[in-house]
Amino acid sequence: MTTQTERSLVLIKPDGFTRGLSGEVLRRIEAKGYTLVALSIFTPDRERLAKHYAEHEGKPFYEPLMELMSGGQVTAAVIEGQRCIEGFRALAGATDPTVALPGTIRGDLGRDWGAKVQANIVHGSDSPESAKREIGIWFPELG
Ligand code: IDP
Ligand code: MG
Repeated sequence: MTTQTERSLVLIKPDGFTRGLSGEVLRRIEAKGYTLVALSIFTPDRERLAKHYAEHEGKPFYEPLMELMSGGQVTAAVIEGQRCIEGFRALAGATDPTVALPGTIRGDLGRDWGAKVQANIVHGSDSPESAKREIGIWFPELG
């Protein structure tokens, strides 16, 4: 059986960027065997973030999430490899960094800081459909 190569959108969020963890996250991605296809560092505006997080609009953590994400620089990356969408989610660990397993990015490097939104260092696309949509938002040139 063979699996097709696929791409995923990874973000090192402002909390991770500020703590100097972009290199550590990218190191883990490359050590796992995935390829970096595109990389960019910038502070995202609310328009881009509203598209990216449309599914969460109206939730109690939506505004704090928008503030966290627009409050500093992110490292945005497109990664590639067979099953890298699922594979990066496994590397990232559970959404809540307190219970994310040791060995994962969020489990090893994240914690609860008492904020209204979980500062959990990374974002990773959760399905092929999300990956396609999100890569279009962050790297339209790869369309
Ligand atoms: P994911 O990043 O693991 O895919 P999502 O459910 O897509 O998690 O949520 C997007 C982001 O919103 C999370 O990474 C986290 O920063 C924040 N978030 C999600 N659920 C909660 C919550 O219940 N409380 C606070 N922040 C949350
Ligand atoms: Mg998500």
